[in-house]
This record gives sequence, C-alpha cells and structure tokens, in this order.
Amino acid sequence: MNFKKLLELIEKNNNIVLFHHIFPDPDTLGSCKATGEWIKLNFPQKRIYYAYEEKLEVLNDLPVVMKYENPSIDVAKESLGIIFDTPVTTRISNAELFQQSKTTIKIDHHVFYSEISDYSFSDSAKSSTCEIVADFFRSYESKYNVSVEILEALFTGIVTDTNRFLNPNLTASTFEISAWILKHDIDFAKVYRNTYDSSPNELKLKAYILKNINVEKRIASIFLPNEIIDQYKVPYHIAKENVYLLNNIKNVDFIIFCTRDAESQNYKISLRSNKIPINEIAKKYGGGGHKLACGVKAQSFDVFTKIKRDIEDL
Ligand SMILES: [Mn+2]
Repeated sequence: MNFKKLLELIEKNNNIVLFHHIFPDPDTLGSCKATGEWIKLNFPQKRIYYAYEEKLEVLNDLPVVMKYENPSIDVAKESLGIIFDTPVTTRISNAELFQQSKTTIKIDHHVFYSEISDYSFSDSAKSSTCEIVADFFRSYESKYNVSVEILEALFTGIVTDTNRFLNPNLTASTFEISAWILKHDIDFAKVYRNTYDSSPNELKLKAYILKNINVEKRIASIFLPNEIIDQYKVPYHIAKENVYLLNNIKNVDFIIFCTRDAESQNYKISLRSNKIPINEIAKKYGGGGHKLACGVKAQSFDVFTKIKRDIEDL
C-alpha cells in the first residue's frame, strides 16, 4: 500500500484526533494507540487526542489502554480525524466528533461498505488493521522511530484478530510484519498474558459455555443469557468475547454466539465460518463485518433463529 499521502496528512496537521469503534476490540485499540504514540514520538509538538464515548472503567479494563480525552468541537473542526478498523459511521465511537473533523481518514481491513472519510487506507486482504499500521511504520522506519510500547499494541491487535495465528485471514504478509515486530525485542509473552489471562470466574463461565454448546447440522451455537453472566460475576464486555471457544469442533463449519447487551437490550450475534462467506447473511439482518467473521445487533431473539435457518441452507 502507498502510505505517502497518509504521512503527508499527519505531517501537515497539528491537532490529530484518533477514533476506535464501539464495542472496541484490541485491533481497533491497538492500531489507534500505536498511531497516536508513533506521532507523539516522532512529532512531539503535535497534540494527540484519543476520542471515546464508552465508560472509562470499561475502556481501562481492556488489553490495550491509552489516555482517553475528547477535544472540544472547536478543536475537532481544526483537526485531522483518523478512524481505525471501522467500515461504517454508525460503528464509530463518538461519530459526531469524527464527522466534525476538518479532514478525515479511515484505516481499515473490513470489506468496503460505504465512503465514511475523505481519505482511505484500507485493504480487506489484511488480517487486521494493526497489520496495515505496522506496514506503514515499517515503510518509514529509516526516517521515523518506533518503540516497544507501539509495537506491543500492534502485536496485540494482530494476535487477537487472527485468533493467535489460527484464523484463515492469515497471509504471508501477516507473518512478515509479525517477524518485523518481534525483531524489536517486544515482550510477546507479556502481550499474551495481558490479553488471554482469565480470572477464576471468567474461566468458570468459559466452562459453562463449553458445556452448553449446541451442535447440529455443521453449526455450533449458544445463547448466553445475562443471568448466567451475572451468576459468574463476569463483566458483559468480557463475557461477549468468548465466541472463539466454539472454534475447532469436528465437522462444524459455522458458529453463532449470542449475548444480550444489558444496557441497549440488543442481542449481539457473532457469526463465524470456516470457508463459506456469511457476511451477506449478517447484512440481511442489518449487520456486517468480514466474509468469515461478522456480526449482527438485533432487537428480537427471532433473528438468532432466523440466522441459524439461513446458515443451515448454505
Ligand atoms: Mn480488525
């Protein structure tokens, strides 16, 4: 990818506001934080803001943490806004602020959905947005510095978006970029522990999920009710991330993992496929994402049943 324009826009702007997506994962946060810290390191006179709209106690409990601060609308209007890992405006955390930014950029690896920014540096063949950002830093490594903190944030996003280098979204470039990151002596064991260590209660909830998976007609599925999540005293934002537990079951090609967000009352349905694209099914119910990994937010539980039936017909 040609990053010349991206570098030019960063060099030109003094105020830069960085955005992640709602229900943030380590890929959106890792690419966001890495870019912010890279700019701070190489352009110390620039002002960086990490925009947000979630509760800070939720954000500060995730594997990648940064110093969140929303600029005023007046500052945003004079700023470069960059959104990471997000193909649609409705998924931007603090979308209103993003749209107020003077110039906007999207860096993403989702399938194209709609034009949401003035400039786009996106490639749906990449495993993760962190892989794209790492490629950007590597392109300019003779001119600009990287740090262990920056590279650990990127490695966290690559590791999680590929499910520890297991998902079919991997390419040779993922390994090349990962090798480049690891050459800088990052503490990858720390990254893994920080991302994957569970509390005893979280582990017991995982055991509940494993015990209660339904497997029929090549589909592994589960609806995890909030009463169960509460019973194990696990925060919702952690409980909803357990979709990967349904991976690697013999003769299973599809996964449906459903929880209910207590706040919005929406059902959050995560879909995975080994090979056959399922993003059109997600789209049919107002969702989106990648060809083999996507999701739907639904107001009624019927959607879970309907999606199951649609997948059975594939
Ligand atoms: Mn991603």
